[in-house]
Amino acid sequence: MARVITVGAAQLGPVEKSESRTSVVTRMVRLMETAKRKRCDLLVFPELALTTFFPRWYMTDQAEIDQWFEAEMPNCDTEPLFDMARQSNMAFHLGYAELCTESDQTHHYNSAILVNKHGEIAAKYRKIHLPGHDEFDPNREFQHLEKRYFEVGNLGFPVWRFLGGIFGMCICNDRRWPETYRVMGLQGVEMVILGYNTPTTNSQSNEAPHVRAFHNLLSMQAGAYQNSTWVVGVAKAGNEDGHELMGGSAIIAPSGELVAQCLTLDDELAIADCDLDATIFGKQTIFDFGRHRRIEHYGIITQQNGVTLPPN
Ligand code: CDV
Repeated sequence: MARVITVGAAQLGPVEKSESRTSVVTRMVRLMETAKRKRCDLLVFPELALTTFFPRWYMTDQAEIDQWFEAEMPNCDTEPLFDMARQSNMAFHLGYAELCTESDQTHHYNSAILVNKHGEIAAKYRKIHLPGHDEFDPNREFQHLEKRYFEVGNLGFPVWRFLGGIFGMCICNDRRWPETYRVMGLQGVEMVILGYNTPTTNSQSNEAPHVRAFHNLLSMQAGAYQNSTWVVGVAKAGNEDGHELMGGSAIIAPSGELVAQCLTLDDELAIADCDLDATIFGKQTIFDFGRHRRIEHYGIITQQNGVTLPPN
């Protein structure tokens, strides 16, 4: 019997610096209402969905920085999303900036959660591949200060049993790295979910927007095909405070083919019925890792003169 789940890629248009979380959550609830009418099982929101993409701004005052973070989840601003999940019997994925205390220390992460149909947090991921820089860079047209505001995620790339399948998460820049998908692929992942905030232009080169859009899809489609998994990538898009973010939110099949895509740079839903059993063919044939993957023959030097070398 097929294991079909209906997935909505809930792209968000721009969130200006001045827009309140209440206003953004109202927009998100509206998308959830539409998704409910279309019988979605799972709705995927973007990276740092609740605010503008604040790492483009250089800040030095920690209190000013912390106002972009959520110290609790859910909190009074995001509770309507959790209520909607319960009322609509619909799971969702949310990216947000996480402020937490671990071992008596304050930490800042770029995080994402999976919330189940009962409105309970079932899984959390913290972004590992943080792009950009940590000090003001006068040579860039605009800043990308993720390395300043976030620590590298400390939860690895686990997978979770969720909605009758095997789910994994990553965030934005993670999607460009083959090992992101492969680490989850080796754990049998059937659907990788991610959000992104990707500028339409490169702050360090004149790379054309169409090339950047191509790389977005190239990374996700290759990750899907090479690990025989569904990939759902969702953008925050459009012009945020004068800075253009690409759209193109996509649902990609385990064959690597695009099955649904957003067409605007605004709040928009792209929906697809995703059969998790469609992952089986690739996993049992060309990408059966157990039978065909031969890492011991790849020529990776792990020992020299009897000493184990540290991994790169
Ligand atoms: N938010 C991101 O991680 N953005 C990066 C940009 C900086 C290239 C991305 O990989 O899309």
